[in-house]
Amino acid sequence: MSMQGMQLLKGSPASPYTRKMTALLRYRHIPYRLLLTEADELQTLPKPKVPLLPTFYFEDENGKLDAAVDSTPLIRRFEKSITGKSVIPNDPVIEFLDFLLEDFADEWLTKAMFHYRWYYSDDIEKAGNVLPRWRNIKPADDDQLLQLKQEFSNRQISRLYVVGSNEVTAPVIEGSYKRYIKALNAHLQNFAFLFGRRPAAADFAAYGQLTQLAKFDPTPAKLTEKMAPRVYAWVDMVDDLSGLTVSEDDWLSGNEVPPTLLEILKEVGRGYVPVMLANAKALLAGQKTVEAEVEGKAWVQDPFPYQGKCLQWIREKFESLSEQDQKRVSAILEETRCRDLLG
Ligand SMILES: N[C@@H](CCC(=O)N[C@@H](CS)C(=O)NCC(=O)O)C(=O)O
Repeated sequence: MSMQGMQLLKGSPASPYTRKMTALLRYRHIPYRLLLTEADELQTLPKPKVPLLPTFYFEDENGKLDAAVDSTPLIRRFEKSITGKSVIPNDPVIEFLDFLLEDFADEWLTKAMFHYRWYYSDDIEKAGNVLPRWRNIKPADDDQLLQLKQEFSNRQISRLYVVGSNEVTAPVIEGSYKRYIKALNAHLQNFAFLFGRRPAAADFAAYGQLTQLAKFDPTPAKLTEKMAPRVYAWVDMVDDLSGLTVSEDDWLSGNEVPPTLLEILKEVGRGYVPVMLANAKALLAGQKTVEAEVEGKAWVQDPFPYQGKCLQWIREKFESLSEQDQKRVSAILEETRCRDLLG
């Protein structure tokens, strides 16, 4: 916590990871101050090693500020410093599944988010018009906004390759997104959240990506409203869960993983798993291209070192489980192809 009990952060309404974190802070009753990406106040603040949104600023015991990024460890940092309304499930088996689904949302759903936004003309047009207006509360003039529209669009379109969106992978990304929202829609018929009656880190991760996919970018928003109305409505509720009261028995137990959750994990096993494994293999062999197959379709992209680390963290998390819990996780994942992730 920093600055008179207020957590300071920099972010943007267009950043899925910013939205993941601000919804979590609201749910956990952690007061915060959000600075937009070009707020004047930022000039006085330290820069993080990797410039990512959101950036959090923490005050040390001498009152010096330190900048930190990466939502997944930040969530665990807040779990240690602030108690109550935890987003980490109490059964280690469910905690592992939560970690996996959080990474799936952060690393795979984001491919759909980036792809739809910068691939289709309606979506490019909307993002180009709106995103530059979200950088500062001070109004900018029209000429400046038009120039920013061009700069933003050109830069982001030229970076589609980073997430692996291209002519070959477009149908794979879209197919996976559609199956995912259908599976989540079915799950939400019986459960308020992924792991029962209270939200976990993975719910906020999925919510973050869906604030864009279901609510902002016209092509996937239309799709989501039509194919998955529960998902569409869920996003607005997760946005502000400040009033939700929860108890320990609101979590699912690892002994009763419902079929609808297994269906979501099966979708994880179809795309994310083979691509994460092929990426790790390419990084290890120093190859220039990642090649994989998803549902009989080809996947090609440049290697992505950060996602190599993500796979490592998932494996470490699994290794940290007791032998009995590892067996329980393996039994659940066996049916879903996610077991292959664990080496
Ligand atoms: N793993 C990071 C990812 C954060 C991230 O990739 N943020 C994007 C915006 S949503 C970003 O800052 N990209 C760099 C850029 O836009 O220049 C997290 O979970 O916070």
